[in-house]
Amino acid sequence: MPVDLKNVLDDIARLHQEAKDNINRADSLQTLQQLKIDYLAKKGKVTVLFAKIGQVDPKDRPTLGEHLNRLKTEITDALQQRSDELATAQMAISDFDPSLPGRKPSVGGLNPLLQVMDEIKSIFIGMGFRIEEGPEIETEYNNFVALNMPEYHPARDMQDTFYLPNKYLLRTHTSPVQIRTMESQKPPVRMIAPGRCFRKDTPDATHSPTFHQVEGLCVDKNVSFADLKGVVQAFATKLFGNQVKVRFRPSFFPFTEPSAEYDFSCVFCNQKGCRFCKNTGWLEISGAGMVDPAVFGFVGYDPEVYTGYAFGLGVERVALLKYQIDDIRTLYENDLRYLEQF
Ligand code: FA5
Repeated sequence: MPVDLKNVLDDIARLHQEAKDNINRADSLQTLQQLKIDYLAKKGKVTVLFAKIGQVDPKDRPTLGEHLNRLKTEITDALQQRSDELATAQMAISDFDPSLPGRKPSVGGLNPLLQVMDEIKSIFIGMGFRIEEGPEIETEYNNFVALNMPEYHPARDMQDTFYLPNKYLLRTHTSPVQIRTMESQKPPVRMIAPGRCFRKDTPDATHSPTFHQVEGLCVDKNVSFADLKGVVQAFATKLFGNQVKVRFRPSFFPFTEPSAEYDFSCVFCNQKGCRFCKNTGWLEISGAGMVDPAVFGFVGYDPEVYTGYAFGLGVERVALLKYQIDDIRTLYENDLRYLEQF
């Protein structure tokens, strides 16, 4: 009487499930080795089932052979896969050395320009100045007209401008914040306005089409040019120490009278003369002057009662001196190898 094929196939299914469970539970290579012997060795549970091939009806033998071969292959594969998993886990454990120093996370930092901007702000805040802000897209009125530069005034050519439609423009300087502040506040005023400016300037070592200024404005009774010089000297000393020299040169701005520009002594060459200071020993930092009474007229301040000084300093120029950088363009290139030095 031949053995019933269905019974053998049931045995195969049970054995397959049992082997799978045991293999997945195995937690060491030794256990896996034992399971291999239990199922696949000469007297293993799978091997002995092959004897049943001769005991079933001859027509069922190919089917049974096929099932048994598949069972053997699947158990062999499962043993190999579990063995790989255990080996990988073992390797991870043995590679872990708790005595190794940790990896330092790389920490981001402020661009040197922003560091200088923060330093400038804190120096002026320490001298009693408030911070004011204005938009980068300005009206032609605030950027030029109220600063005593009506349409077609030749002084507008000093600042080559990016114009926008409807009498808007990218502000060429932070001076329009003077107008916004005086229009919204009564004197006394003592403010700085840090911000980005835009001009169609050709880039070179000291010029960029977009750059930053810090505007300063102080309006009160009896404010004089001597106050301006005192504040600028105090600012320079706080930023660079006692060795830095400041010089004022006569200049012209339509919104200040008298007008000046001030320079700091060149820290690159100690005033011996170099490419950076164009052999002058000085670097131009800022425009400045006493607020022109005409500007007071635009904002409704009484020029008979109040006087004021204003300045607009170039932040990039200060950063170049502070960090001894010889080209403004490196501040914008975002080269990490360079920025990590600051
Ligand atoms: C002005 O912009 C005036 N608004 C300054 C001022 C304010 C005068 C208040 C009087 C009273 P000027 O164009 O000179 O002035 O620019 C001021 C400073 O900005 C310069 O000294 C320089 O340090 C910086 N600067 C100007 N153009 C550029 C540029 N293209 N790239 C980098 N820095 C610049």
